[in-house]
Amino acid sequence: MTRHHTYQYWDKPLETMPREDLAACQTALLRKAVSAALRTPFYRRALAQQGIRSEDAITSLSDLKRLPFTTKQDLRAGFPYGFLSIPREQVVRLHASSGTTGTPTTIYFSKEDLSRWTGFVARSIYGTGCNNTDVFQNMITYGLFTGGLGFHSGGEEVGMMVIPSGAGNTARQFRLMQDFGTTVLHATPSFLLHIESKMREEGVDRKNLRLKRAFAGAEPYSEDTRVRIEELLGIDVYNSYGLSEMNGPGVAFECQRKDGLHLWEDGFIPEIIRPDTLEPAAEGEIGELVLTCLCREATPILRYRTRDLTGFYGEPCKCGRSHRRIRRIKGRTDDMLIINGVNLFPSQIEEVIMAIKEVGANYLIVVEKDGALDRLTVKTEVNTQTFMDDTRPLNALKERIRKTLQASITINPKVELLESGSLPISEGKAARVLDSRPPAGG
Ligand code: DLL
Repeated sequence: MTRHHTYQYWDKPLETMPREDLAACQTALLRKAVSAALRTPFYRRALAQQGIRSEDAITSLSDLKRLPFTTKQDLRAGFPYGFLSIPREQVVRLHASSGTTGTPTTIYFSKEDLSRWTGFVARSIYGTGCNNTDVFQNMITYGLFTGGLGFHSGGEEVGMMVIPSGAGNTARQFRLMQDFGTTVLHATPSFLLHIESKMREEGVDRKNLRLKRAFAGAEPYSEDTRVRIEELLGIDVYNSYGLSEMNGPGVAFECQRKDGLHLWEDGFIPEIIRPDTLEPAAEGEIGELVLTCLCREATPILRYRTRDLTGFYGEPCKCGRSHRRIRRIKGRTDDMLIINGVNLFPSQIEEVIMAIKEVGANYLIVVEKDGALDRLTVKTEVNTQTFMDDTRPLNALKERIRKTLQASITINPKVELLESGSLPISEGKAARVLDSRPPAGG
């Protein structure tokens, strides 16, 4: 799908800034971030423990190592205002994390914070080739979740006509696409797959639509899933990464080469660590992404342990941007399953099954206790054309999926094939794992 055009920059000097200049810019911004952090109860204490009482302790980027890590638990313990660094009267908005892994955490924004965030999203969107000729249907949840309003403002900033359709209601989504000639979509990858299968079911003719691109993110997905969405819908799909703690979307985004996500280093300082030792990972090694926010005054967050697993690319991107690229997120440190002693990330299963063309839009990984052992079942929908009355081809397909999975994950799973549309679909982040085993140790 990728067409190699002349690359477009929203802010060329910033996006292609030489690395030394970028480091100088980061150092200056880090001093400001530390100074903002020192105005919050949590960091005043945490930084004092490291002997840091003013921004003057920061003279180069190597001083970053002296700063404490921040975890999700720290943010929760500071709820509601423990991380607020400016007077409440200067806060114009709050967002909260989706809370897929526990109680939500809150992030506050000043006017200036919102405009910086919008700038990062606009830069990301523009870099994929969008401009004011586009009609942008933002099919993601609005509200406390950052995906809706974040892309909404970024889209407007680029000059696109934004349709704030929100998630869900596929029939209405199709109508909007047809009525207004939508060219760009934003959704979770699972919702894009769902929309595509509904389109076929309801006989919506792709030829009557003007779709060109989609942004897909907020949850992990494999390269095969991207290719599948691109082929089925005939569009370019760009990976979009972000998290509420770092504003929301607009942290890292693919350019038109679609080869890794540029992490905007004038807004965030990325580190990759080994989650067990907290030491820096080796060059190119996959580890936990740690981010320091350089673009927010209301809620400064230093060295945040994202729990997302990725690695840096060694080479600069051919598009000319100097901001480093991270790999597609492999999973989270906390979504790793241990099945009869073997470590398994849900993404490993997705990689295998989405490469099989008969497999449909949705799947579910079920883990249960079977006596003393763990049992893994992969339930996957298959395309309607495949689901015929004759069970022989289905049994052969099931066996092929089972064997391919076993070869790749070294665990022998049970495979169940389901008719398209039988698994529950979620409008937000897809729930891919159902683990009914009792918690370890209890
Ligand atoms: O999901 C922000 C967002 C909205 C990103 C729209 C992209 C598009 P949270 O709800 O705080 O924020 O969830 C953040 O989602 O730590 C990752 O684990 C996961 N995640 C986000 N984008 C990706 C992606 C938004 N492209 C958490 N690939 C993050 C894999 C992703 N995982």
